[in-house]
Amino acid sequence: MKDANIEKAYEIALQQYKSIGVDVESAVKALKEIPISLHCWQGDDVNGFENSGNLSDGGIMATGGYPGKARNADELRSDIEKTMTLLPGKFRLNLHAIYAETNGRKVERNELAPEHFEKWIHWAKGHKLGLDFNPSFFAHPKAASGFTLASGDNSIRKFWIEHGIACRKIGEAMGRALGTACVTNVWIPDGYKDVPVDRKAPRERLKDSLDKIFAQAIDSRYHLDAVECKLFGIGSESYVVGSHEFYMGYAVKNNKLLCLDAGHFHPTEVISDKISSALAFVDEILLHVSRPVRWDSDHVVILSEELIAIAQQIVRGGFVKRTHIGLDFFDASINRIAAWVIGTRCMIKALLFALLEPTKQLQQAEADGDFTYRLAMLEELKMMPFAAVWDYYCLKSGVPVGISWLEEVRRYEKTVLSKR
Ligand code: RNT
Ligand code: ZN
Repeated sequence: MKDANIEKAYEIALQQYKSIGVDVESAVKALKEIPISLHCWQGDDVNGFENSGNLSDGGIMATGGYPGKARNADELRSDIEKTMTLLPGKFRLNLHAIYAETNGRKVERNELAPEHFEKWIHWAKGHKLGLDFNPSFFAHPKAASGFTLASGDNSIRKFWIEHGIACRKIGEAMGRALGTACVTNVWIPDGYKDVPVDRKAPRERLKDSLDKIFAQAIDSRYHLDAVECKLFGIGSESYVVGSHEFYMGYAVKNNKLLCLDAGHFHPTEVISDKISSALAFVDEILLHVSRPVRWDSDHVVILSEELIAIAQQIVRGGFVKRTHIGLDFFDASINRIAAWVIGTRCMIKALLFALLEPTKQLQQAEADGDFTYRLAMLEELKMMPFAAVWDYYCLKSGVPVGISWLEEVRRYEKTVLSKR
C-alpha cells in the first residue's frame, strides 16, 4: 500500500473514532509505552545452549522440524534483532537460565552467575532492552524424576533451591545494569502422571523451597519475583504440585507477582477473567500470553477473542502499569522469526484494539443498566477501521506495513537461516 493511502485511511479512521468518542492519538501514544517481553525460546524450540538433558523432561514440548533454528547465542541474538525490526513499539527480552554463555565450560545450574549473562546484558543495553529472567527447572538429569523444588530427595531439592537463588542474583544484576526491574519467574514441572495418594507433602516441600529461594529480599527497583502455576503437563496429567490455588496463595501471602499463563488452566477457562481477581490481591502480575489448542500446546498467539479480552481487561482495569506482558509460545513447524512476528504483532494489535474503545461511555452505560448500548457498541467496535490505525502506527514506527514483513523474513531465511 502507498504511504499516502495509509495516511488517507488513517485520517478517515481518526474521524470515525472521534464520532464515537475515541481519541486515536492518545490511544496510540499509550500503546507505544506498553512494553512486551519477547521470549527468547521461540528462536530455538526451548533448547538453550547446554546440550544436556532434553526438553521432554520438563513436561513441555515443541513440535515441528522447520529448519534454521538458532544454535548459539549469537544466532539467537541476530534472529531477535531481525524480529524486532519488524515490530512496532517497546520491548524487553525474556531469557531462561539455559541460555547462559559459559565459553564452552560446563557450569552447573546451581553455579550460574551474572557473568554468564554478561554478553546478553551488554547486548540488551545496546538495544535499549530490559531483561526478564527464568530459572530453568527442566531438561536436566536432576529433573528426570519429574520433581525439582518439590522433590522428596533432599539433595535434588537442595540443588534446585540453589539454582533458584542463583537465578535471582542474575535477575538482580540484569535489573541493576539496565535500570529496569527484571521479573524472574519460577515455573517448575513437578507433578504426577497418575493419581497420587499424597497431594499434601510435595506442596509443603514446594512451599519450603520457595521460602528458601526468596529468603533474601531484593530491591524491587531492580528485581521482582513471579510464580507460575499450571494445571497439567506432559507426564503430570493427574497432579501438578504448583497449582493455581497454591501459587495464588503463595503470591498473596508473600507479596510476589502471580504469573498467569493462558495455557495453564482448564481448556474452557480463560485468564482474561482472572486478571481483575488476581490484581485485587497482588500488586502486580506477569502474563504468559500463549494459545492453547485443546491443551497447553503453546501455539503462536493469534488475534483471537481471548487475546482481545486479555488486552481489554488490562486497559479497562487501568492495569497497564501493574501487568507485565510476556509471551510464551514455541512453534517449530513454521519459520521461527515469522512465529515471533505474528504472535507479537497480534499482542500489540489486541492492545491497540482495546485502547480504541470508548471505555468510559461503555462503563457508564453498564452502570446505568443500559445493556442495549453496551452490546450494540461492543459489536460496532468490531467493524471500526482499526486496521487503518494499525497500518499507520507501523508506518510511523518505521516497520513494514501489512504482510510486507514476510518478504523481509523470507529474505533473512534465504540469506541466513538456510545456511545453518
Ligand atoms: C511451561 C511454562 C513455562 C515455559 C517457559 C519456557 O508450561 O509455561 O513458562 O513455557 O518458561
Ligand atoms: Zn508459561
